[in-house]
Amino acid sequence: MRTEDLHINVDRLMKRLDTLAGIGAIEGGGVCRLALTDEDRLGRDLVSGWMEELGLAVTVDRIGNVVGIRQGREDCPPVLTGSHIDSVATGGRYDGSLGVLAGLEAMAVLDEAGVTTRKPIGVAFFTNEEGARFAPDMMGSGVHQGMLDLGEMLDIRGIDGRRVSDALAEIGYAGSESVGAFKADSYLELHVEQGPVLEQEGFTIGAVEGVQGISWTEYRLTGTSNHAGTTPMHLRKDAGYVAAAIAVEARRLALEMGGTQVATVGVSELRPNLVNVIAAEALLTLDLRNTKEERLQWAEARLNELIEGIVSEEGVGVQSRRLARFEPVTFDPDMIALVEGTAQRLGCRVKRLPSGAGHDAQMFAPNCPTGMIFVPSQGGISHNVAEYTAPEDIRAGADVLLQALIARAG
Ligand code: HGY
Ligand code: MN
Ligand code: MN
Repeated sequence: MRTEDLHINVDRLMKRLDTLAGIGAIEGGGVCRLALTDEDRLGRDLVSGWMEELGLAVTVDRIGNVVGIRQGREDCPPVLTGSHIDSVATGGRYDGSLGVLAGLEAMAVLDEAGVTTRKPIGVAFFTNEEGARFAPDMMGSGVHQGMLDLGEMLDIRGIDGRRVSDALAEIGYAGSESVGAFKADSYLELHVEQGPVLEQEGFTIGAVEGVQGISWTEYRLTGTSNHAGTTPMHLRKDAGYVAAAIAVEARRLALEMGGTQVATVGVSELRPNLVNVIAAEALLTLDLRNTKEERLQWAEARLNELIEGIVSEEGVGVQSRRLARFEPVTFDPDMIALVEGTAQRLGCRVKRLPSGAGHDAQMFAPNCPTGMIFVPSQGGISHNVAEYTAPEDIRAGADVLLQALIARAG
């Protein structure tokens, strides 16, 4: 059979997705596999086992990235695919997992067809793509590609106070493979869109043009705890009010700016968090994103001004800490065209679009030709247990990945 006529085995892929989704399974069909937890370890063990079964040469690097390489006829930098298997606490079963398991599926099809590509093909899962427990996100792939410093990342403490290095050792994935200099021929990642565009416009495949810029900041506000009933309004130093005001201003700014600007207050915790006590402290996070770097910088500066005003008016103290900051990236035109052309050849309706979510691919983009394939998310829902992509779209996306990898690896 000609390699152009090879197709993935969607039942085998769906079965693997189900098996992996059984690890850290939560109510509603989703998963909770926060980075470097026991659930993450179990997921890693399962997928590494599948890599071994496929006869891949498996390595674990010093921040726990796991890469399985299928030999090619030539000994040269591999065509790499993959994604992540860690999730947010209320994650869906496709976010990240689909890209890793579709990569494995492509390897299995090549084995069954007895095909040896000219270049090696690798499939990887990267540590802590989500950044929900340990910020920043794309931590493992950032270190893997020399965008983030290993020492700094190992020292980071998560939302539960644990250090990355300790949690990594505890799950047994502090590998020995060096980091920062892995040279890939190219990188291609399949991922669910996590947005509404493909479904709303009736497309099956997204040829992703790039990833928008990301800015995460943590604010610790300190006011004065006081009696909710006896304290006149003009005497308050209410950290709870300031946290709420920041959320309101952030949303107002994003709406005023329009375009691709988004703003999210995802964490907002008050202390002592009691009905009749004016909050002494507030902890909140602000997630700002834009496809244009200069617009993202403008949003950051404008919000800082607004926050300074609110804080000084209320007489509350503020400490801010940057959790993540990545500039927008654009993918390689040839890789975008490869995804688009492959999808068209397979008879899929395909659209070019930017990615609203961060992905491991953005860490490869400056170093090698990089591209992404999107498949639709039902209702545009993600980071939610209801995340769903239909099997026929999964098949289409995985077939595009298989064929694009074959084209790239020769
Ligand atoms: O936050 C993100 O965009 C990604 O899911 N880590
Ligand atoms: Mn993801
Ligand atoms: Mn995600």
